[in-house]
Amino acid sequence: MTEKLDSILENRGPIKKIGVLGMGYVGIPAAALFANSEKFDHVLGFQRDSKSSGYKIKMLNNGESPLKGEEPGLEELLKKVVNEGKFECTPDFSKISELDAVTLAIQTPFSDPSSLLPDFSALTEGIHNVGKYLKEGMLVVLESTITPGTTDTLARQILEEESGLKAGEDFALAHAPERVMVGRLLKNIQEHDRIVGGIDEASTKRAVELYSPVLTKGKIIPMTARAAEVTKTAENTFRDLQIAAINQLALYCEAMSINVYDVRAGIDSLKGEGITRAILYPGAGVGGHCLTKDTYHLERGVTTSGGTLDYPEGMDSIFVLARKVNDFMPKHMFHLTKEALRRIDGEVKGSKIAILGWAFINDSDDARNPPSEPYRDLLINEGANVMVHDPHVLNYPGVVIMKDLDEVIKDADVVAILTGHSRYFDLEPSKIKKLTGKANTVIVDGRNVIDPDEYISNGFVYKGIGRGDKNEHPIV
Ligand code: SAJ
Repeated sequence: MTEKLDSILENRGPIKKIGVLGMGYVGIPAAALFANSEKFDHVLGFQRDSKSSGYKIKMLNNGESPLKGEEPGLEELLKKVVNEGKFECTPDFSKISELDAVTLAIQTPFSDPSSLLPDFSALTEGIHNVGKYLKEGMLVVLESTITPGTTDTLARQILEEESGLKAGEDFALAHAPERVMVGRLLKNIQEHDRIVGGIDEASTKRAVELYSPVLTKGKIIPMTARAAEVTKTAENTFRDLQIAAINQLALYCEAMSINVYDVRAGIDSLKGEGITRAILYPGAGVGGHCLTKDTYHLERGVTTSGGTLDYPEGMDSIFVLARKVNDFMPKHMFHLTKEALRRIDGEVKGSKIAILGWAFINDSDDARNPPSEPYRDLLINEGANVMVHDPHVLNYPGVVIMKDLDEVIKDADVVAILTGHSRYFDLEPSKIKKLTGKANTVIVDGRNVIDPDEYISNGFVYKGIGRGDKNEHPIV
């Protein structure tokens, strides 16, 4: 039936007016870049005038970015397109009916990490809003990370029910997953290749027309909507799998009393046509809002696809196993802590433990799903007194995040490094020893930040992820 859609799109002519739902770290740069292209006449950013985020409307219409953190070029670009009258933010969703194309960049977080079920409520509300005002010949694109199958089932059903129109006949429908990293939003959108997947040929073609003008170095990679959904979830699943592989190797190296970094360097030296190894870094765990959930999107996608999966009977998916290995790492940090204290006849109960690093990633204030949280929970359940330092994270529910590192380390029995913030690479063993006032302080390095020998020679009891060569060192 794409001939019908082809002719409807032909009659409508090229895309000129665009709408973006979701003025967040994906939608705002996307809207600004669409507005900055001379291919398009006008862009509307749609933002609910809610208590929590209605303030963004005024800010954006003043050319100001409501996003936290540095985003090179974004404020200047927003001011430019607002002053040229090419972009405006509005809570009036009825204006969708005036547009040629609408994208939805709405978060799909977990309702709660244990359920591993995504909360699609905000996204489906957005899709209902689009459906209500959908007109023949429009293009609808989902940019959020979604379970494979969502575009051509859930989204399609809502849009058709609300509008009475048929996807693939009366309007075009596609998925073009975002691949942006905070701190480089504009650069990522322009320079990363863009996966564009329509529910049919005509939809894919129309979505390619929408995204091509904003790409500088990036190329368009067209495919079906479901292949696009699988690409997005699988690219993060593969990263999580690679991290789990080096985490498991680190545990093996500890058991075999060797240094995982020697092994890593050895493996990584094998380079050349198609024989290179993608070997990443072991650590105290995997946090964030991408790798911790996208595997489960992919798993749900295959189980709900209705297709027949041929896979070893009763065997866990290696992707889910990878998740479990990565989620074990904070517990391994706890085991290392316990073992180190035991070496000096100490125990977790009653000990003062300084956690250095709450953010899930180095030199960032992003504390979504931080590996430090399960580690802290285990310590507290065991009766430890825990203090947390982070130079960037300002606050976190139920946790006091200290800014004074000396105060956190003072009198500590254990210093544990959970995040590889640059700040921690300047730690001095002699200064820490003075602050703790102990002959033998335990130090547990979860991010390969310190030099073990410098601390061991200063009387520290050292444990490091993957450092089987040092973890049973003689205590000075
Ligand atoms: N981590 C390791 N070892 C590694 C790499 C990461 O333990 O070798 C841990 C980090 O400490 C962190 C977690 O994994 O806790 C995630 O780190 P990340 O570098 O993957 O950062 P994310 O979660 O922000 O991933 C994002 C993703 N980008 C998008 O979804 C658009 C991912 O696809 C990118 O590959 C990644 O950024 C990136 O490369 O920066």
